[in-house]
Amino acid sequence: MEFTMTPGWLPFHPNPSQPRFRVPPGAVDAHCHVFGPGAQFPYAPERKYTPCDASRDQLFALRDRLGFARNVIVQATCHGSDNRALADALQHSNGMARGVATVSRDVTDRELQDLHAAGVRGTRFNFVKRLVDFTPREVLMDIARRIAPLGWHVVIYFEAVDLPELWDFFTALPTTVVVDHMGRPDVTKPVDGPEFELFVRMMREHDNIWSKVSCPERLSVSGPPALDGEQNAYRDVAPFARRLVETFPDRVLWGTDWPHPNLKDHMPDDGLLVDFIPHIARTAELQHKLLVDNPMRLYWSD
Ligand code: 0GY
Repeated sequence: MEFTMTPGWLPFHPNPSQPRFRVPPGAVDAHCHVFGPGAQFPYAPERKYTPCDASRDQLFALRDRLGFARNVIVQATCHGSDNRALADALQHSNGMARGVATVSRDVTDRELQDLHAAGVRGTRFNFVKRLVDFTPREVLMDIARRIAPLGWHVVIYFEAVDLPELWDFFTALPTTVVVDHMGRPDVTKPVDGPEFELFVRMMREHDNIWSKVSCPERLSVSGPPALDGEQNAYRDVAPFARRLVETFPDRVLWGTDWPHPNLKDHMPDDGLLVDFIPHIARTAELQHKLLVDNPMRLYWSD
């Protein structure tokens, strides 16, 4: 089947720079995707966007270029609950990739076991309205109860303005819960203002909740690295990520988000995203927790 990328959206960076920041040995890119290729793994009919193809081999080449050892590949909405591209990538990773799948309520125990054997360790619930249709909370809670005995966790993706309404559901989940992209804070608001305080409070009061301190390129208003140097890159996002890394050093993860679906104005250079890490995790100890200890504990504990 032929697929055409949603008009106006950018393909991933063709030639990312070599990062200046050297990630520690064994570092994990804990949020990235594979897309198709559509001819082999068709995109879901219910998708809200069509991405550019981004194959497992391209992902593994990027991993090597950036100096990472492992990937956590997250099912994106454009593949719906068809996890074949994800499973294929995991199975061809020599054990160096683990996955987060999307499953529907009617998933069978056998299918869950097969996903586990392929390397899946979590399921993702998406609440970003531009990306998915509504799924009733009781359906999601049912799925969470089904996957909990496998030792899986739940990854949640939502907009900060929706947290008050979603709080009760999130805090009732029976597993470890990992929030994508810091709950998408509005970074024009203060880092100690009520909106981000609510998110920090959720993590403080619920020690099963983790956060990815990822996606400055999606959250930033000030924008990408300026000509005056990397110090200024995504500078409005750094205080939010830094606060989480320093407050919850054992419950944060980092990922590239390659191949960065749905970006219109600016496609990040993945090498410069890696160079952002020391601005949010400012000591070698914090960097090691963020990039090695935490993801290894969550995804490779067995
Ligand atoms: C991301 C972010 C986005 C897309 C998805 O599943 C998805 O389609 O998560 C987004 O558009 O913000 O993590 O890739």
